[in-house]
Amino acid sequence: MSDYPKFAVVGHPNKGKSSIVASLSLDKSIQIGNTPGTTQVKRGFPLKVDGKIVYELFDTPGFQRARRVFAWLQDHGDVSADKRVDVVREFVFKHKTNEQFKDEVELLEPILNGAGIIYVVDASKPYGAEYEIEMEILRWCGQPSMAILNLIGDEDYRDEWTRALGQYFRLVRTYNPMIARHIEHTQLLESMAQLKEDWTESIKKAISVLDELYDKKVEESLNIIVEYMVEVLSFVHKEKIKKEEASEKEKEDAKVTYRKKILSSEKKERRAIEKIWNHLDIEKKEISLELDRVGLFSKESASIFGLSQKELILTGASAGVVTGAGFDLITAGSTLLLGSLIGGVVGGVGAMFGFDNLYEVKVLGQKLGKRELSIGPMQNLNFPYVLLGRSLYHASMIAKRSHAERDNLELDNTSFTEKIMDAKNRKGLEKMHLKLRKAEEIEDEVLEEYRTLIKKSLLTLL
Ligand SMILES: Nc1nc2c(ncn2[C@@H]2O[C@H](COP(=O)(O)OP(=O)(O)OP(=O)(O)O)[C@@H](O)[C@H]2O)c(=O)[nH]1
Ligand SMILES: [Mg+2]
Repeated sequence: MSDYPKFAVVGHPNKGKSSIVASLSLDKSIQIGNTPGTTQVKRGFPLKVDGKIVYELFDTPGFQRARRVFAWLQDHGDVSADKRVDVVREFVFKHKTNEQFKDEVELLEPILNGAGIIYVVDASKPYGAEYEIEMEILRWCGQPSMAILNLIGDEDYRDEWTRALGQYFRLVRTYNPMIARHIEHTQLLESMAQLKEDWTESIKKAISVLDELYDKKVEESLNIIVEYMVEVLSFVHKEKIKKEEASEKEKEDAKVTYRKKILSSEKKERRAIEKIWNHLDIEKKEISLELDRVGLFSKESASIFGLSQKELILTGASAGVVTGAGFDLITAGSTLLLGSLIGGVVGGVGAMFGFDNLYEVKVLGQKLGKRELSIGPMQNLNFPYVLLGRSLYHASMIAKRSHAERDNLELDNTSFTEKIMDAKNRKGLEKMHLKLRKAEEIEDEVLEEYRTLIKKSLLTLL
């Protein structure tokens, strides 16, 4: 006998059973579909942590012929309640090869093998007495059981459902597999732990293992983000040139390579984050980091990078670009002052944010008889925040994403910045960015402080 708890997720077709299994087993390989009958055979999905199974969930087909099954059970079931499970067992044994009852045989088998019952309903639709037959069959199995109210649509009939389900199941809980995060996941496990005394300890253990795993994923994500920021912000690209001076073409080519490198770093970083959260190869819909078409400080870029012009100004201000006017005054949000600052900075100092000035193309001296040009590190003051904002937003969306979700991930890069744009945070972050811009050595304390600030931002987004 295995020593981990097992649960069979059962119910009517198309009520979100597979979605719940995907969400609770953190496994996105499970088939989910909007037509009834998507799941045809039962399948166990063990949740493994460090190679050890914590619990196993069985995805099952929905009931198809509940009425006829129950009629059979009643015909053969003139027995006391403690013997009813034997009648169910006999039913399954006799109908193993019978196509008619294939779905019921599939869904009953794991229960007869000791799995607890999780009965799933869509409580956005009204309750109907037809479900009672399914619940009766499950009751005959005599296994610990609970019901989950899933809200697929917008309406809410949970009250009437709860009154009915409460008569058949020990516990009734709401769980939405599409939006459930780590906290809802462990809360549901707390309920499952109460179903049977024998399971309590192992499910409590599972909860603490999952909590640890979650924290580990957050820490790993932070490592990735910090490494990525350091890599991109200190990135220098060098290339040999033919003559004394770099030709226009050589400069342009070098810039293209430089941008490509940045873009591929972001891609690599995103992939690493997606891997941590078991969302590898996720389809994303988003506006990519377009370094070649617009300036980081132009009006158009504001919407592309998800920064309002005000936010961009504040970044510049906190970095000490705008001198004369007090930083505090600006963050206080004086629109009048801000208005004139926008005018001033965009019009006057604005050029320094233009794309061509993001990085300098330098021609380096003679090296082994060859001249070289070099680009980087990126000098634009807003660039680090654009990168960090995009990266934190992406990481938080991936971390929160349910494994039951099948739609593309839509990243609306315009909604994430507030947390990292917090002025206090930004002063601290800027310490690091400044060093990277100047290609200075980074002390451990500075790196640690940077990581702590980024962690604070990430946690508020989760
Ligand atoms: N919006 C929303 N959609 C959901 C939710 N749960 C399930 N769905 C959708 O409902 C449909 C059915 O989900 P499944 O998880 O495949 O349902 P099932 O009970 O396993 O279905 P069968 O295998 O056919 O019995 C899918 O299109 C899901 O995306 C939910 O909580 N919210
Ligand atoms: Mg299914």
